[in-house]
Amino acid sequence: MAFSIKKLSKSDTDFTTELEKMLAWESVSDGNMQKLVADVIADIRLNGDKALLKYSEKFDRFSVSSGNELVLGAEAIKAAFNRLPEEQQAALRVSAQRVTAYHEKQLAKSWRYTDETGVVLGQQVTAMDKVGIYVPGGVAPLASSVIMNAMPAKVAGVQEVVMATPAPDGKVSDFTLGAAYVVGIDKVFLIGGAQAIAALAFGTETVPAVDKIVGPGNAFVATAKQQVFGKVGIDMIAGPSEILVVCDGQTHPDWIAMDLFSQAEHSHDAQSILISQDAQFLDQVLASIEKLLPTMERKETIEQSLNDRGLLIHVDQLEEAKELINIIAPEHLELSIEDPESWLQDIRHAGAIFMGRHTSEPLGDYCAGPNHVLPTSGTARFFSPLGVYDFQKRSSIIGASALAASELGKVVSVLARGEELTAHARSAEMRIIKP
Ligand code: HSO
Ligand code: ZN
Repeated sequence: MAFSIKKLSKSDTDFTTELEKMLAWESVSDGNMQKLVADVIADIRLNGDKALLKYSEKFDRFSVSSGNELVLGAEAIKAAFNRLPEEQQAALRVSAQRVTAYHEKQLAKSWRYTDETGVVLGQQVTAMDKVGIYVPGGVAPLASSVIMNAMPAKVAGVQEVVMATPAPDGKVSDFTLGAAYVVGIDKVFLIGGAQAIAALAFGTETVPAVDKIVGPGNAFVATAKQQVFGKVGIDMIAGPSEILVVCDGQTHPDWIAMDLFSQAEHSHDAQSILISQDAQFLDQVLASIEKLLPTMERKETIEQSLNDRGLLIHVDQLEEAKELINIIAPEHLELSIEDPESWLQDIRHAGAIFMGRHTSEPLGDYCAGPNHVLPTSGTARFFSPLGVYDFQKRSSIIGASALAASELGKVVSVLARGEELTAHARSAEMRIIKP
């Protein structure tokens, strides 16, 4: 495959149409996939563990009859952590600590006040009871995703956080289990795919039914999450990773090329975009890409991602990038510029903002502290990073005195009668104090 990356200039007449075309991405789950997944879910609901084991044998060549355990307990998880090289143990701990410290700031507190009519009003915040974290098998053992998905639930105060991850041929990564250990997960179910999501949503003899399922996964997992939504809560359905780098031309082009690669290496449909006012710099980055690409372990993935979805955008003035940022609403935004702070007030839509030349995106992926589960495909217009607030719920508190019930009851009476709901009206009217 010959490497090429699309170049656009904001002054081109067809710029907006071209940009839109490049940004387009939709999670397509065809009717076939929907049906397949619905059948798996129905089977798990009806037949529990028996169906779960059948699918594990079929899709993961995982069978309990050949000595595999379906559940790993605290001992086995700790043993996996202990098998890791010390350097990995220490790094997982640093990451978990920093992510905890950041997320503790997000804890919402209950509040109340008494208004002028004497009604006590408030909001009581509670944690969910049970949460399931899904961790895909796949090529890369996503230990960081275990930390990013589980830690906010733990910080929120969720009592039971369990993990599901497939173990093809009975094999599961010690690195992933080690991450489960540092975040305090004490049960890992070795199950994957739509069957794992169904088991977590509806429960089986072995797997507890949880209240919310979070974590990335392939098309089967995403479709299953969509289908069980309503029975349980889910996080967002994530699209491919993206990065938008804005650079004034003063950062080393190799750094920028590698930052673009960092998200391109996630998948062939990941998206990396660079915007600069310096046309010569864009060429220098292109040269860096061409120089560095052959040295990359995942060069095929990076190359295809840059070929299909990569973009180098030239603007006349760097300031014009602000408008483009808000249109693209990127998952990750790197401001590789002199004074990133002064740009913040103009940025309305971005999942995570990386400030300055030294703050490369991977810092956020692994250990800076903020969550790396972020809104993709322009959904930063209405979604936020995964956080403690995703595992907390709110209950409203209303407490009226006799006098307040009487006063407000008069308002209820009028409104309820307007709606022709007379039981509502009479319930309130019974409490109106007669003169
Ligand atoms: N950048 C990914 C998360 C990740 N990166 C995990 C490395 N490991 C989310 O867009
Ligand atoms: Zn990443």
